[in-house]
Amino acid sequence: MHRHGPTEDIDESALTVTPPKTRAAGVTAVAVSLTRAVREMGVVRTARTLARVNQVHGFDCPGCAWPEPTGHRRPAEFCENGAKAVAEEATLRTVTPEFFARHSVDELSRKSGYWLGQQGRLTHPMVLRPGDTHYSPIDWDDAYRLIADVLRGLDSPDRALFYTSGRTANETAFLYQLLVRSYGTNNLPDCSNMCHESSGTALVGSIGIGKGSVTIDDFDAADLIIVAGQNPGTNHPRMLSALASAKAAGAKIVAVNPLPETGLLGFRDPQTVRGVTSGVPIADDFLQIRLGGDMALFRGLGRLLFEAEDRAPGTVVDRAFVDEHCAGFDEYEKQSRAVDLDTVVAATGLPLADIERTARLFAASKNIIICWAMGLTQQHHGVATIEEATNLLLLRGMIGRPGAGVCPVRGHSNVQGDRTMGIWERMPDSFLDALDREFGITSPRTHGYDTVDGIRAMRAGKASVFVGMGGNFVSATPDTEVTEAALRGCDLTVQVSTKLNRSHLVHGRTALILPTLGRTDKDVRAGVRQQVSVEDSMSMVHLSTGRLDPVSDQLRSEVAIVCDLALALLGPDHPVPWARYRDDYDEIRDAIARVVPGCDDYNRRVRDRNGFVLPHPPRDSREFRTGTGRANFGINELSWVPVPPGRLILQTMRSHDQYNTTIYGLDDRYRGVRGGRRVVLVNVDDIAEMGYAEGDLVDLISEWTDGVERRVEGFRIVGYPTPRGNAAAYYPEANPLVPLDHVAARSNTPVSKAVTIRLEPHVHAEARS
Ligand SMILES: Nc1nc2c(c(=O)[nH]1)N[C@H]1C(S)=C(S)[C@@H](COP(=O)(O)OP(=O)(O)OC[C@H]3O[C@@H](n4cnc5c(=O)[nH]c(N)nc54)[C@H](O)[C@@H]3O)O[C@H]1N2
Ligand SMILES: Nc1nc2c(c(=O)[nH]1)N[C@H]1C(S)=C(S)[C@@H](COP(=O)(O)OP(=O)(O)OC[C@H]3O[C@@H](n4cnc5c(=O)[nH]c(N)nc54)[C@H](O)[C@@H]3O)O[C@H]1N2
Ligand SMILES: [Mo]
Repeated sequence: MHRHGPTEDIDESALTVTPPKTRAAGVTAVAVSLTRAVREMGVVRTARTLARVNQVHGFDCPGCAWPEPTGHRRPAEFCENGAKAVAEEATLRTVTPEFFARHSVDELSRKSGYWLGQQGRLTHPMVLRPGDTHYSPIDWDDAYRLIADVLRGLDSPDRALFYTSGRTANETAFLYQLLVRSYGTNNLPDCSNMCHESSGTALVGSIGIGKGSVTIDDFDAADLIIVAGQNPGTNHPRMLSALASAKAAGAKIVAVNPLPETGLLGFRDPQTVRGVTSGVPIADDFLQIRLGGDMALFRGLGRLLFEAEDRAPGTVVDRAFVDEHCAGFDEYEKQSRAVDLDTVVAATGLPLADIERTARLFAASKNIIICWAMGLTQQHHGVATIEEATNLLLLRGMIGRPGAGVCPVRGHSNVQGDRTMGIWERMPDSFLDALDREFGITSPRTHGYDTVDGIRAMRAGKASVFVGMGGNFVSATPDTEVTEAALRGCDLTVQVSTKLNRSHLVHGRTALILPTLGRTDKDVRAGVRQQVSVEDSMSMVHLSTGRLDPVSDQLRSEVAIVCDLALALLGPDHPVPWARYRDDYDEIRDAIARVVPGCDDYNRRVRDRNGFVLPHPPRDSREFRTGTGRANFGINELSWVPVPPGRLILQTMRSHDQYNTTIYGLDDRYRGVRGGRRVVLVNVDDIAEMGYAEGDLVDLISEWTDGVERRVEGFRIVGYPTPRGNAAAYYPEANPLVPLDHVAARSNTPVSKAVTIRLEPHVHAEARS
């Protein structure tokens, strides 16, 4: 079987296609979530679990990072996809040592990610030694010793990589980076490198902090909310409630997206009687932009805003704010006025009237929020695009006042908290100094590898040990063939995981699977129930308490795994009190309070009813801790993504039935695709022009400056309302097409939303050979 072809366990010929839905959520969503939950967990466990999602004394939904409302919480503060995330974790099915004895690694590596995830929760630590065909059980202590021996044997700690996915709670994240830095490296790549790194990079330069400047309450005070490059109906469904509420309070909502995403164009709130029956269209306006056209849109809006200011001086530009707080305005004005509107129209594919209408709205609105996600960050010019969006807000004085600001909508439920706790290959010296002072260690000061550089280092033989704290590195990263070869070249790969995934099957000479507790699981240490804490997309920090009995007594918490590994690696005399931390998470929080800025009195404040919000100087006091001490207008050369003749620009995105590399099912209900995932969505006029018909099977071949042809096989063409020249396919199936070196300038984020491809008719493997 071809490695990038269909897998044997999914019959893609059963695929059906219907027109995209016009309304999201509603009763179907409730029914889907309950059926799915009961199937995985049974009735009692379902009732117990779903009642606790995102409640004050419950656990934080492992789905997305959208905040919980601070005041009244509704009885069901979760969504269909949150319920799926919970069911996936709280399932009663198990992957036991007997399972691994039955299935060889080779056999498992031919299964789809969907099949692997369906097998259930991992129950025992497992090892694969050189030459083994099957994983076999290993004692926890032997596993820690094995890892410690390999790490101690490296000629430099920089030969090891320590990856983090964004579900890891604050306590684990803090200890994990402490372990890694005590060992002697800053090699802490994380999923954020592939996600909102462009947002962080842009915002640090523009406003001095890489986090969003709004809270959930700001939504109700906004009168314009722009949602660009984001599909909240699927990926942040609870955000739809916030948008609906903002709309009810008078806000206008503008969606900027190549696809008419169902959640933005219509939403039925399943929690209100009216929502179940009627449903509101969320977006007042929809700008169907070409992939990669957003920077041009924002630049064009800039020009039109200056022209509006000319017509009515003093009404558009917030002079007082600009003079008092900003730097670089004159250059920004010059650059904006110089942009050619024909270029903007060509780059965005939008009629000029659309852009002018949006500019009028932007000029007339008192409070504006711009929200975005992967459609903006995973572009070559992602950082510049976000700076350009921020410029518009600065021009209008929209940072640091109620109802307005920047809102990068985070993905993983604790990806923002992990960064706050020090998971970053380039933490500032101030953080490292505080760490050293607290613990009497010497953290290395040289920056480490991020995700893309980590893969390059493994490929070049400069790194030979990979440790994954959660996640599914091999399926989440670009250039699958390159990444798989890089991991196979390692001496040791270790995965701390809840569920079986492909990263267990594409492994180093020795491989370990360490099964861990999830968010929903009860975590008892030294007879006391432990709690962890997380930070949402709007800097709110709160506790999360799991309540379900773990499926196996062999599961260890992530905290315990980090501490026991640290004891094995660093010895009992190490200055960090690892054994105490392992058994009392309050002690970890006390250390966090002393090291991490804004976390004073952490143990007490995190126990407040709604937790507490971390400081955000621009939001709190219009203070901008940048190099200039002011908010900077970003100055960049205009960039967009032209479509070469006969080619398409492909975005790789999520279906409604997946959580990143975890596939819940084979339906993308809102987009009308059911029973399969190997599809490429193409404009019907492009299909005709290229001489294909809907339903044809094709291979997708990506073209990149390195001349390598990357191919995935057997994708079905689906006619879809995407702009001409643009196409879409699902991640991770399309990841082999994303070149490792095609990254965003300055953030090094893989360009997953603009891959140049051509189509070729699919020839069956038998016919080819
Ligand atoms: N159920 C569920 N929830 C999730 C996840 C999940 O997989 N499943 N993943 C979580 C994670 S880690 C993340 S980061 C978020 C991801 O949340 P999203 O960013 O919403 O995820 P994507 O599916 O990548 O969708 C990208 C959206 O941007 C649009 N887009 C693509 N390119 C462009 C462009 O150039 N310009 C514009 N304007 N739009 C563009 C696409 O059409 C699509 O609507 O969701 C989080 N929540
Ligand atoms: N082509 C393309 N590639 C992309 C993207 C894209 O849009 N297009 N998006 C990127 C983005 S935004 C992100 S965030 C990354 C995601 O990259 P990752 O975070 O690495 O991937 P996930 O699929 O979220 O990881 C799922 C695995 O995490 C483990 N897991 C789940 N819960 C827990 C837990 O509580 N503890 C532990 N230890 N393990 C757990 C399970 O074993 C599960 O198999 O992918 C990126 N890759
Ligand atoms: Mo993400």
